[in-house]
Amino acid sequence: MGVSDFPDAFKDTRAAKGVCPFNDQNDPVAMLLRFKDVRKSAHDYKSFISGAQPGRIVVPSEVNIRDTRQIPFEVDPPEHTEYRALVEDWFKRPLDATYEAGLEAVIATELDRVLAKGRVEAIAELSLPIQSRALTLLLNIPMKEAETWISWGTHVFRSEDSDLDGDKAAILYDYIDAEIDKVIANPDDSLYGVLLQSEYQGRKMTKEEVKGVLILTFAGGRDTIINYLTNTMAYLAEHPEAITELRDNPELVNTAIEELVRYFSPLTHMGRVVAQEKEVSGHVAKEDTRVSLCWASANRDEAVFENPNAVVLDRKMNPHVAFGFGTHKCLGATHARQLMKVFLRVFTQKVAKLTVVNAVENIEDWGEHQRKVGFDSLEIELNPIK
Ligand code: EMZ
Repeated sequence: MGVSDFPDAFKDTRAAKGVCPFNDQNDPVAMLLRFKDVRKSAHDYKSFISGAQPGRIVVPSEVNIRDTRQIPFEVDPPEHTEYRALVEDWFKRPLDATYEAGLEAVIATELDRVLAKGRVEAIAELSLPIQSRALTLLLNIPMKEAETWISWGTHVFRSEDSDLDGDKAAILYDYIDAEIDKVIANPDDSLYGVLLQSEYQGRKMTKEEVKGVLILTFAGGRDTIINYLTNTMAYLAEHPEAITELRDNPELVNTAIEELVRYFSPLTHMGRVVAQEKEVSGHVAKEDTRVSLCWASANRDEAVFENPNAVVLDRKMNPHVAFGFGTHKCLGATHARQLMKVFLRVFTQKVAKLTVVNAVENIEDWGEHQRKVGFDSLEIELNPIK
């Protein structure tokens, strides 16, 4: 198996049962594995709610490490609808030409730096700095702020020793609290400033609500984007013909990013709390238990995707759910897609050859299933186009 192979961990269980239990900190989760069930349940926000105790829909559950409700992620309609409408336009800014040019500058600068070095560890030297510097564009704040976030490492709630690191999480919360106070003292046109001026239900957003949006913005698009970028580099290293094809045929980038994100599914699943008892593929989901919508499994469902385990860069029909589905579909998807597109474009224009020197896989443990989601480290060697 090559370094860029990401096996379908759920294949057999998806076919045999469709649902699989996972015991998460004594608050078990029934993982829904079939595309049809995942989409239907994501759509059914009345039976499967997001607005439970903050942190409970995340797997592993974060109830022990935070109280702040992430917005709009942990709110249900009708409140969700108004919150989402408040932030929707801001999260569409990545479509502006100046924003795209900003992303291009970030990626080109980082690539030039590592191309001069030749051999690097891709996460620390490319994926993390690109993700963090790109985030300054989404927040509309000075780029130097990214240095602080880079120092936090890949995940804001997890560390090397622990899947749930409360001390680490506290660093993010304290940081956001302090930033909010700074912007209250000196209003600006950053995401903080805009949210502090926004009105929800006819009154100003509270500090806690603003914090809820910011925590989501920091946490949701961090390890996911980092994994996507790193995995893409592993793929390009093992498929040099793809580098040439993407360079010669820029249109291919549009389908390629959707296919790569389907194949990698950087977010394995997201939970819901059962508000009304429901049966799904023979599993009776009891009230106040948890289910999860397994995007990674749905994205390999052979009932929907032809040749699901192959990366087909020009795949035509690709209704993947890598960004979720329904009411809560990823708010950051526009930013992520622009980043993914610009990355493929700039990378294939600058890099002639890419080799993996050493790879340490990151395998997630979901009880019965072990899933490769990315890498703990990926050492690569890059050769520039002369
Ligand atoms: C939550 C989640 C959002 C969670 C779209 O996903 O991302 C996870 O990485 C965080 O741990 O708190 O923000």
